[in-house]
Amino acid sequence: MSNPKPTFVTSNKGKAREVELIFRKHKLGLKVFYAETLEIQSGSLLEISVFRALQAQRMVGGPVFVEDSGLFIHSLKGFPGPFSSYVYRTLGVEGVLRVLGDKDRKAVFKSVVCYFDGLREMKTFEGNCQGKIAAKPAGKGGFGFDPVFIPAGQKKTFAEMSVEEKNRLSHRSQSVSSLCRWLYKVRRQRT
Ligand code: ITT
Repeated sequence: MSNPKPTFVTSNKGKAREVELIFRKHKLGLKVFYAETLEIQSGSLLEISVFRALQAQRMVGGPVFVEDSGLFIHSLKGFPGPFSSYVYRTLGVEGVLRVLGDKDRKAVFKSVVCYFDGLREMKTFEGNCQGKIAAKPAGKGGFGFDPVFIPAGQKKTFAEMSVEEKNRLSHRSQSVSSLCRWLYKVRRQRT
């Protein structure tokens, strides 16, 4: 049986670059389709990702997956969390630093991947990266809140790292690597 390449549906080029490298590392094929999908208002990344995977599958057909992520700052009760994309576009990195002020800087990036084969199989995979919010933005790489996020045990922000370095630590590399391991296992069982 042939194994069609899954399509990653996203509007975010930074995410796509990271996901492409993870698939390459696992020696799995991947297609990327750039499109906006509607996001339901929900406090749960899992719910948002399931809704978006169904839309993405109708859009492109075949097996697809989407990834939903957010930055959760503990002292702000998890803000901006599932609304990170909106908050990034409105308040921006500087706005979030102002809201945080001198409160505790512990934070976690969370990622949920939702895969749907278009027939019967839907699977979700999660990843978390603990860390802290930097005092000021540093670095030019990555996207979104990368210039202000320092992963636990590190001195540099994600934006000061190469994509390969970020992929050794990030929330997205955990969720997407779990998807890759699962795809690999399923394919072996079918051959
Ligand atoms: P999609 O089309 O894939 O949804 P998006 O950028 O809208 O792309 P999300 O809805 O999942 O993605 O929003 C996640 C936001 O959280 C993203 O826009 C960033 O602002 C922030 N974020 C998530 N992961 C990040 C990371 O690895 N580095 C920096 N910021 C991140």
